[in-house]
Amino acid sequence: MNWRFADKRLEKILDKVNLRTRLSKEDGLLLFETYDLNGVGMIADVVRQRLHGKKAFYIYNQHINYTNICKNRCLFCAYAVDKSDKSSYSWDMADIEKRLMDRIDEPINELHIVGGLNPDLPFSYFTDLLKRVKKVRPNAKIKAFTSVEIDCLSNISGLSIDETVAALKEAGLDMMPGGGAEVMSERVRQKLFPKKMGKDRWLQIMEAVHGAGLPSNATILYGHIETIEERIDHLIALRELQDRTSNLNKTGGFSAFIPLAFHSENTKLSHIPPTTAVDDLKMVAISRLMLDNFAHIKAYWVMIGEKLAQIALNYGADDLDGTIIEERITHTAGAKSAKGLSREFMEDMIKSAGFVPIERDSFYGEINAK
Ligand code: V47
Ligand code: SF4
Repeated sequence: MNWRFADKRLEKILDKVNLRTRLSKEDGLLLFETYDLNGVGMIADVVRQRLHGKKAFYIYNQHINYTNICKNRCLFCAYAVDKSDKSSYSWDMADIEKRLMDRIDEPINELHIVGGLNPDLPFSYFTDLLKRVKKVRPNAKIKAFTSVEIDCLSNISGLSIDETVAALKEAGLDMMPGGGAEVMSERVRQKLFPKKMGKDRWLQIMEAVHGAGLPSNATILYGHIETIEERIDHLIALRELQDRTSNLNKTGGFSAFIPLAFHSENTKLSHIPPTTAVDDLKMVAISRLMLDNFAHIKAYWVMIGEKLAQIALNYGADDLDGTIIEERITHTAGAKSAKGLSREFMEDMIKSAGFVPIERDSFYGEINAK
């Protein structure tokens, strides 16, 4: 391919990618350091096209955030409140069923269920929740609980992580979302989320989840106080775990990686400006390049906006996540993106970027293959 890089240092990265040689930490740092955004995006597109051609995925999903009461109170979170706060809520089974029934006529394939760490909720609440959702929506897959919630549930129940995951699976859990690791740096954890578990526990829980035959996603929360080196270390830690767990069983360990752009409004970090478009696109492209053993990279339109997510399809992303409708975590933190997108809008967005829209299920099975 005759590609003239504005930054000639990218030639050696392209050579490595063409030879399918794994990129090093130094390569990752160079990719962040360079001003040649289009060069980085073009290399990421080589990998993206190799894996998925012109396909771009999305899912018809519904978010359920069952409680906003959380004892952790991470500094970057605008969603969580104390129980005494007048905006606090915790949905019981009837509330959850109502949310599902409100949209029962829609062809929803996945329920994305996460919430705060509310000490008043017993372990039985979570198994009841999964069972109730499965009863109302037997054909939809349940993607629920970040590893932070799993850790908390293991403490509440007195069960080991393996036993906790097995009980949740038995009750209907099909896969786990990313989230909870934020950025795997002890320095950042101490400053922004000291009450949340650290890197080793997060990785241990993910390994147990994959070992139990459940796939999961992984995320990075970027654009706050983390350094570029901490971002790369995070990606490499995920890549190393994926090396170990992707062949454990048919589920393939981590399914997708989702960069989450920090939104600071209504948080204790409101002085931090929003991420730039260049940073968002670089984060997508560099994730695609460093995570050579991840099948999918999502451009999460809720965080980076519909328009940039569309462009991200040319910078390494192959998935726009879902139709969503009622996302709360990022919108409470000031996201200006829509609350939800129609299937037609998602498909038009993908087509006008030059890709073929593929509606998928939770495991990337194609629903509308034409
Ligand atoms: O772990 C919290 C992040 C995560 C803010 O697996 C914030 O398909 C930006 O994990 N600004 C939860 N981000 C969301 C999550 C997720 C989202 C979409 C898809 C998937 C998936 C998973 O939200 C938290 C945290 O990293 N978050 N507050 C904020 N102010
Ligand atoms: Fe609680 Fe999660 Fe928000 Fe942290 S990010 S305060 S754990 S809801």
